[in-house]
Amino acid sequence: MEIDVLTLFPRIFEGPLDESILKRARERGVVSVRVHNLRDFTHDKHRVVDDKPYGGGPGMLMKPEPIFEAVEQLRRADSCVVLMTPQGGRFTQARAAAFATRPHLLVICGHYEGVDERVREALVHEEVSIGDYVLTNGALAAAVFVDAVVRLLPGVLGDDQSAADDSFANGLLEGPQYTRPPEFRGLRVPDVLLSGDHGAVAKWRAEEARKRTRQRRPDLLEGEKS
Ligand code: JFB
Repeated sequence: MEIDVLTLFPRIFEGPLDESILKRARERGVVSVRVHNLRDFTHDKHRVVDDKPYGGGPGMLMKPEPIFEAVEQLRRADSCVVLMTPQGGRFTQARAAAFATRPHLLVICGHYEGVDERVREALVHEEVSIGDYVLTNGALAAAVFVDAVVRLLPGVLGDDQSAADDSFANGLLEGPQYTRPPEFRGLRVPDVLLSGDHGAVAKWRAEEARKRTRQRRPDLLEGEKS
């Protein structure tokens, strides 16, 4: 997969993309991520990327010209152009999995109060919000988006960290997990996990996942009428 990111703050990406699983995925060539500074797509002396909203109001908007210039230069016939915005549909694991099947993602981070509407009308395929809280701009949201999509690409996770039984992957939260020692400060690991009975372990895990989901995230069980 190839990913191009358009932002006014390229350095926000460098940290997250250069660590751990994402770093290894890039080194192994599973994904190629290029981060572009939108200012590099201006042509005026002061490299202006923002302007005042027509009709008045507080704050500034991103001008259409640098975004059009960048997208027209970077997009391909098979690109999916994504805009990070608080007005987007909620980003979910199902949407991450759908994006993970695309050969090229071109991600536009909003800044200031947002982007000129013509960017949406003419360029954007999908609008995405990472959750119902307010960020200062779209750059951190885009880093979260890229992380969630890239870890689903074939070969990014090892067998020992398969995406298949993650929380959310099967629509449930994961239940409790334990490692050694079997007793720590008087706190014991449940006997079933030490029993060696794989069937019993699987049954216990399924029950605990459901219990935890019902308690903490009953919304995830909606439609199955718990
Ligand atoms: C994304 C952004 C702003 C107007 C502008 C660009 N879940 C999310 N919360 N906030 C954002 C987001 C996502 N994805 C987000 C892009 C931009 C916020 N801002 C700041 C905040 C509120 N209203 C500018």
